[in-house]
Parts: sequence; structure tokens; C-alpha cells
Amino acid sequence: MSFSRYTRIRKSLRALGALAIIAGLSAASLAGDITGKVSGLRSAANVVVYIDAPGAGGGHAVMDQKKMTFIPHVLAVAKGTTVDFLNSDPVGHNVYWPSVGGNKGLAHNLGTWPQGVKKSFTFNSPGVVPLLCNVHAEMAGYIFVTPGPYYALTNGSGDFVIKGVPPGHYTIKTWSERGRPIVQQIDVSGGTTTVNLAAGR
Ligand SMILES: [Cu+2]
Repeated sequence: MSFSRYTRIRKSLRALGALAIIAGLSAASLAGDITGKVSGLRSAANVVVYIDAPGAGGGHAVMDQKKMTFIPHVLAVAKGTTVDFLNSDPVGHNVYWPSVGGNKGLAHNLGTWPQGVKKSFTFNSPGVVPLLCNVHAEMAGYIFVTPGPYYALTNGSGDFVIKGVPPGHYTIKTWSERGRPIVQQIDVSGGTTTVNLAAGR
């Protein structure tokens, strides 16, 4: 290869690299964060907040059964996520759900298994999945499957942050174990958009 040709190729590769960096930066700077607070519900903690934007889900999340409790009590995942169900107790546990998003046709029993065994299930339908164990009637937990990858769970004060949301007009919604959903409209541009989600009386 001649020296000039080599330099030319190197120069165009460098230009391509610069373009890729610029494209990456502008995509990142266009996306915004939604920050806010949920109030007026019986409990401000463990509220799922999500927007109606679809997007790629996938990946894995973990729901454990430990000390006769589902941990975490509420798990939020995007549609398409595989949940790995663990058993960390020295007794057998069962996992079943009577519906997904209220649809009893999506009821499923994963079976009963001993400590250290993992069973996985991919959730492709959005909505709440009430988890139960038919060995221990007192056990209850929840998976909430969101329609896309933009969601958060509130902390003990009701605060939440949804990161990296593409600009646009969305419906923002909540799901909580007790209380009706809060539904509001929101416009997201770059930077941080703040929203207060107060439950009606
Ligand atoms: Cu159990």
C-alpha cells in the first residue's frame, strides 16, 4: 500500500470515529430525565412509575424467596425481561400467579422447588403479576411489567428518577399495591423534567 493511500484511509477512519462520537453525544444530550414525587397514596414507597413509550426490554432480573418472603416485595421490569426465581430457604417454595394485568388466561404455575434451584420466566405482557406460593398462603409479592424500558420505583419518600427518556409527549402512570393508578401527561425535552404525581381523593 502506498503511503498516501494509507494516510487517506487513516484520515477517513478518524473522521468516521469523530462522527460516531458526535452522534452518540447528541443522542445522549437529547434524552432527558424525569424526576418527581408520588404523594397521596397510603404508602409512598414501592410505587412503580412508568411512561407509555415502548422500547427494547430484555435482560434478567431476580426475584428471591428468603425467610418466607418474596424479595423484593415489588419488582419492576420492562416487557421482555426474564425473571430468575430463586429459593434461598431450606424449605420448598412454590411460585404461581393467577393473572397478568388482570388477564386470567395468563395465569401460570412455575412449580415447587428446593433451595438453590433457579426457575426462569420471560414476561412479554405488561401489567401486574401477583406472586403467590401455594405452600405458604401468607407469602405475597408483585412483579410489575412495564410496556417499555422507562420506569422507576419510588423510595420511602415517594421520590423517583426515570433516566434517559427520549424527547416527546408521554402519559406517565403509577402502579402501587394499594390505591388506584395516577395518570398524567408529560412533555420531555433535554435536561430534567420535574413532575408531582398526587393521588386524587
Ligand atoms: Cu413458600
